[in-house]
Amino acid sequence: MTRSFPAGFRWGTATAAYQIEGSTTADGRGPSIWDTFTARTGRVLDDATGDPACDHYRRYREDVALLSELGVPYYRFSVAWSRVMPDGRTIEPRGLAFYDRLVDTLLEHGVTPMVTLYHWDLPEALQAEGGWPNRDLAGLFADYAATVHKALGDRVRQWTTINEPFCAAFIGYGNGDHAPGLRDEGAALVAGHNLMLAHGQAAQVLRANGGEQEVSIVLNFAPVLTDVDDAAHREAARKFDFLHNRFFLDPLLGRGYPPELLADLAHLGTLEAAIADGDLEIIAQPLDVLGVNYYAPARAVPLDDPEADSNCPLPGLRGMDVTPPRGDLTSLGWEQRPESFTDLLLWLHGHCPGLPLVIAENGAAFVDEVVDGRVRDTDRVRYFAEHLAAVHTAIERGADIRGYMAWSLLDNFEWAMGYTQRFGIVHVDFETQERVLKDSALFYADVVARNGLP
Ligand code: GCO
Repeated sequence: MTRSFPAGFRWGTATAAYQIEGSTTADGRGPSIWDTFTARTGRVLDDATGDPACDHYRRYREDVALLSELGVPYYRFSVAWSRVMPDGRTIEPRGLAFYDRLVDTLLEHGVTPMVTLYHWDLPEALQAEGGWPNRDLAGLFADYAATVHKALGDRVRQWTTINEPFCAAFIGYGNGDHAPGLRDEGAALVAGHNLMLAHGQAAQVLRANGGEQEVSIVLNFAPVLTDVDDAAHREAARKFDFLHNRFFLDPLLGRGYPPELLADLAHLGTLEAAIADGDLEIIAQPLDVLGVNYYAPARAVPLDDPEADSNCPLPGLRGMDVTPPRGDLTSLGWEQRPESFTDLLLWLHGHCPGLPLVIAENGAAFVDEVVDGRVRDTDRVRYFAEHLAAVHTAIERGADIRGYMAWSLLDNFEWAMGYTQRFGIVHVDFETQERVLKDSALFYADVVARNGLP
């Protein structure tokens, strides 16, 4: 018996510019905050950098050929702002030309390109002007969006403004584990708001440029579990849920920031001060789809002292904490819990009436080895099988889900973890750049071919 997906379901794989491209100084590319961050000792495991990553900037034809061999019809990639505008403002035609060639090559191979405009790699020149806590960046991002859309909009229909503003703002400016590596919780909230403003202004520009494009944003969600069902645990879970899952979602839906959330964060005194008249209207641009990233749930507990700071990387949260994941973990230590994925999708379906969902990322890191030319990544095959079944269940129960993008096409630069965590369905030998299809790639290709789970 096959569990079939709806006709026209969009199957794809996803990557991000800094994680795969390499060639960080080629063709006039300017430094991004990730170049600066990785250049600092001790910030990234093994002091790894984005060079050469998967050398995709030079090997993109080979990678597109792999996509076509796999028969996966959609490909989600991101554009590096610092290639297109090395100083954040001035166009570098050679950088833009790379994405032009990439789009053409994808289309020649029958693969539909899906563009993400921002996947965390801010031009360093704009960090020098304060980075995302500076609200001027919203307008500059809209100018950049217009430039890329002008170049690619005749061939690209699916546009995502920003990937995971949560990580860009809260991990980059809050706990400092990601670039630019700052630790300022109040500024992190402002960065989050300005990223949303950037999304809204870019969405306006994309539509104003005309064409038939679909506009989306991609958010990462972590459904929250508790071990005990009492008022204190429910309140701990609520705090986590509102900051992690609703800070970015509710304003998009035209509901502004939830009042409980504003109260949770009021002691930092920065978020409400950053919201100017008209901002919430700009943020609430109509969306054609919502991109959903899901990897793992979180588990919340109350702290005895309601004023005590949380250890979890969520700026401003007090009186609660997260507890260790359990059960089967991935090599990153993330809990595997597909039923939380179904719960999330059904919750989103109810919370965002009329807004179709696309899974923009889902996948898992495990330790993989090439043995006799094969990578038998049974853990990853099982992860995909279970999580695709979870998506299927949500669809059966009424969620409007239009597509699924596996994270990731290639093993790649996993941010602060460097090259130690492999998420690809294609194995990459970072010494030789040799690509080997893992068993998970063959499994996924089969799912795509039959539009269903065996
Ligand atoms: C993400 C990131 C990816 C990560 C993946 C695994 O959007 O979170 O897009 O870049 O590699 O999530 O951590």
